[in-house]
Amino acid sequence: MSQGHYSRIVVLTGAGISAESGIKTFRDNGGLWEQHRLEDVATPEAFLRDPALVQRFYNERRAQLPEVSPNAAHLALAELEKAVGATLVITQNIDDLHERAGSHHLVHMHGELSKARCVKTGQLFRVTEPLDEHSLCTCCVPANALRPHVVWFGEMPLGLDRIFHALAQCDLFIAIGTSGQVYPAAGFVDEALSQGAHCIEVNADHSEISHKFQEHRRGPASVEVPKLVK
Ligand code: BV8
Repeated sequence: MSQGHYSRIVVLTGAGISAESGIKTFRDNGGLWEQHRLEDVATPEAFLRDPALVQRFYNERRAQLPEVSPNAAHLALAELEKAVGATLVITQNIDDLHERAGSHHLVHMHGELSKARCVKTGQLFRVTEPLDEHSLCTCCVPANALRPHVVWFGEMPLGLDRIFHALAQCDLFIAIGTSGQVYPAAGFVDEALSQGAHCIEVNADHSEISHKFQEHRRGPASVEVPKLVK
């Protein structure tokens, strides 16, 4: 793909882009869900039922962040944004590797590990130490509980207006390292296809949505993404 052909690029990333940085994916063997049942940690009901478990699950993942770094795939996307200004990265990931790689046009549609929010006002706070079931906001009197600023199953993803606007305009859609099992993200390729964008999938393996893409780059993101965007 010589990016010169394309003027409005949308990139969707999933856990697979961060795998080579050392962050576990959700569904590959040894993925996160093996240790924790989906229903036990990534739903509002779980947080109400067992806030300590949910806070521990996100503390564990947050603790990884200082130990990992962006890989060549994250860095290549930051370079792509420099070369083609109208590049938007939509990430399903809640790590901070895209921003640390230098991407600025970025939507964290499933939230961010590094932030927590007041359950009452929605005010955001940077997380500087592990949270627990007693963690409280400082924006209310009396204080309310702090929850991870993460989109759980059944909750509305973030930035959808911006996302669907970009999908309606793009001439190139690239999905990197996502199994295509979670909606609405898994349906973004349909939006791009419906208005004539060229769609490329970068994945180490076959995904639930591979058949929808006109072009495939099979292999590790840190190898395939730099090749794709140069
Ligand atoms: C919504 C944050 C309404 C938390 C996540 C039935 C009941 C209830 C709900 C539903 C239902 N059916 C559908 C739904 C909707 C539901 C859903 O999709 N459920 C699924 C399970 C069927 N979705 C929701 O609830 C969403 N909200 O629908 O609101 C709505 C609807 C439409 C429009 C507006 C509103 C909210 C979903 C958000 C859930 N939160 N994350 C947290 O992180 O703890 S989702 C979670 O899974 C991750 O964030 C991740 O984004 C997501 C998907 O995983 P992937 O990123 O794809 O990762 P995975 O491990 O699966 O795959 C990795 C891929 O990488 C693989 O393909 C692998 O081959 C590849 N790979 C691995 N290594 C490499 C590689 N590729 C390249 N290189 C490598 N080295």
